Amino acid sequence: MCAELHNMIAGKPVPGRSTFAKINPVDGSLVANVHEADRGVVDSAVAAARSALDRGWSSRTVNERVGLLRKIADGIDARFEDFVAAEVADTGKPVHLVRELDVARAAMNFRSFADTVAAQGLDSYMTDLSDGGQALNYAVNKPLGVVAIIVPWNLPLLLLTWKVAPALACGNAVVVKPSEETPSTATLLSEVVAEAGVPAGVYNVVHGYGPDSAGELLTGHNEIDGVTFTGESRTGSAIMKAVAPTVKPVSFELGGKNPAIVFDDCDIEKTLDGLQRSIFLNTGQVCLCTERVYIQRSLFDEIADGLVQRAESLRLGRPDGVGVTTGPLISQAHRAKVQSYFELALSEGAKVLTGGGIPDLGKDLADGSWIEPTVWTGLSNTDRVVREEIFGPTAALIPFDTEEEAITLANDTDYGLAAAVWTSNLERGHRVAGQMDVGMAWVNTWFLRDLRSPFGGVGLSGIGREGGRHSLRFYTEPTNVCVQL
Ligand code: NAD
Ligand code: 6OD
Repeated sequence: MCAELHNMIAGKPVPGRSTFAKINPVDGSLVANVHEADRGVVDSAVAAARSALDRGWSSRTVNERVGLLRKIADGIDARFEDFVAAEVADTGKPVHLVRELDVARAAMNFRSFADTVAAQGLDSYMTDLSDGGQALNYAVNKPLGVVAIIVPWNLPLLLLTWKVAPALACGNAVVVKPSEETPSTATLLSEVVAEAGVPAGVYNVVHGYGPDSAGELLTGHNEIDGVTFTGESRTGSAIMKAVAPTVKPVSFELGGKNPAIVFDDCDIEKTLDGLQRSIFLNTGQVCLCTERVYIQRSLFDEIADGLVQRAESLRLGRPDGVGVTTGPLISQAHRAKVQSYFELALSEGAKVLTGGGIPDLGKDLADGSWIEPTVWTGLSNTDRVVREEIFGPTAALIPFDTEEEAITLANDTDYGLAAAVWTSNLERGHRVAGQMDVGMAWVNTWFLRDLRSPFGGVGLSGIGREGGRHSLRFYTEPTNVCVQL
């Protein structure tokens, strides 16, 4: 019998008027029937969050909140395998990836933001006055209030906890809406949050879609004080419109069309290993994934051959399969989108070096959302395939001659999330990385994270930065107090 996933309000399961099916992308089987939140359910969730604030959650001491965050992290560790199973069922990712990346990072997110908020000081200035006297200015940090957290399906628990942890650390109450494709771990987290001793109503979950459903009901809600969103740039734009009438603060982590630049002085094996990871990790469904690879001409053929070998060495299969590196795309709908880029690439003159189709993995997996890792040459920056985010295991390889040309090509995009530079010349690495018009630039690595560093994007890739004290800034409203001494 498949699971029944309810909305979770003040720690209690709340049914919706209708349910929708969550399908396993590995084989098309049913994972869960999910209760969709209607307006009444969203209203109840927001009211529960408001009531938790009114009952004193936001005036708990920092030490108390830090203690609770650490207990949540311990609770995730204690139920580690439950989280792994839930995330694997929703996404079809390899089990080892979910263990090493998604669930491990969820616990780490709570610990890291506990440390950050514990170390937070006050912004203060001693002001000299014209009469020789002084005034003390200091800013008191207050929580935003009720925060809506809306997240996508690609790293469901990681991205959810990346926002829930700092929001709670700062004394907010939250209503979260996980993606309709990945409802399970957000629901499970409500049990851990309650077991940790967090008061009822501080963490609430509503399920459903975006437009005409829970997402839109939440962002348009008058009693929400801020919205933090990770997802597609187009959705960010719709949310901006929804919050405009009430001028709510937003933090947006959006899409990317991320470049890698490979210089001819790079360590070839390390670079190929890095590119394999940055193009194909999580079947290319990481916002930071490389989709454009600019390669210095003298090395072009060697890197292209190496990447084809690495793409073909990936092992697609069931999440618990021995040696499996790569899962399916999240859904049939997303696969149809990626396939449409396969067709577009051909019409734009691409040469397919490998992939470009749907793999035959046998009858058992025939109803899954499988796709072949794909590498193209023959495209240029004017092609749509090189300009639009695909969010699948694909890369377009494009040659360049000079450093200046590589920088121009990499920056020629409406997005600005991440970039990677591969070179043995560290002076050049610093120089080129610093000129990338992105939120995060890596040199000789990719997706190496320090959770205190600023994370976010420019252009279509987002608004604001999260991470460490940057997150605390979003989740608090400072009140400046000025005292004449
Ligand atoms: P999406 O924008 O379709 O959906 C994200 C979430 O928003 C889901 O919960 C969805 O139900 C909800 N939503 C959709 N329309 C809405 C609306 N009108 N109002 C309110 N909520 C709405 O994105 P996705 O397909 O789930 O995720 C993939 C995208 O996310 C890619 O573009 C990827 O680059 C991006 N992403 C960005 C980051 C980052 O940190 N910058 C991280 C992960 C994913
Ligand atoms: O590592 C993170 O903190 C983070 N927000 C990663 C986002 C990955 C995008 O898919």
